[in-house]
Amino acid sequence: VARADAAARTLTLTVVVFGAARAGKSALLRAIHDRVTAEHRGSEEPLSESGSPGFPLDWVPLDLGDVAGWQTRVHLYAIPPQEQADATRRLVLAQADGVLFVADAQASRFEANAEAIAALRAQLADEAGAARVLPIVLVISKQDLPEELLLDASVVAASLAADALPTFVCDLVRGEGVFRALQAVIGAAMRQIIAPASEGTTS
Ligand SMILES: Nc1nc2c(ncn2[C@@H]2O[C@H](COP(=O)(O)OP(=O)(O)OP(=O)(O)O)[C@@H](O)[C@H]2O)c(=O)[nH]1
Ligand SMILES: [Mg+2]
Repeated sequence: VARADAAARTLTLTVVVFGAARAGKSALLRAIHDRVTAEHRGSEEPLSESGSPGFPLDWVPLDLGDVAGWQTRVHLYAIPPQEQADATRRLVLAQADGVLFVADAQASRFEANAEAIAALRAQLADEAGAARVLPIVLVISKQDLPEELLLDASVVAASLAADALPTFVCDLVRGEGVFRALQAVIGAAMRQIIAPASEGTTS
């Protein structure tokens, strides 16, 4: 959960990486982890699904240093879309400050993507069905695969009713596009958090 400490000017953001099975969630985390410089790696070890350091990654801590005057940490968590999310996943999602939704560009994964975004929307809705306001950035993976296997990014976004979301086409194996997507979600999350937090301290 984003905890902004206005006095100490420290900020910790939680970003959830959500998407269908095999869409590229772990590849995205690994691409980010492998490409950030040592100074931006969090002091803790990233974790795999089994809870031990290694592959595939499902939790990556980042230490961004000073961002707009805030000492900023980001925790990235990969969450697969299960109908009955377990308590831990629900908690992580409940505390999320932003979501990177990974959609697989392969035509064969069209329905899997749609089911995943439906699961995300269902899990973000409160008991009354109202959606929590949360920045969501769309990452369309596997752009490096042969064109005949893929759908156009605009078709993928439209099929997910996600046309209005910031969208980044990525090759997650090479890491192309991931930093721009990460920047977009962190920027949007920070704008949501810092504005109310600083209002709170000045009033
Ligand atoms: N060519 C290509 N392969 C990708 C890309 N993204 C992911 N993959 C591959 O697709 C497979 C699944 O990727 P993962 O990152 O494990 O997918 P995931 O979403 O973590 O999958 P689960 O944890 O099983 O839900 C792996 O073999 C990846 O190397 C991409 O952009 N391009
Ligand atoms: Mg994974």
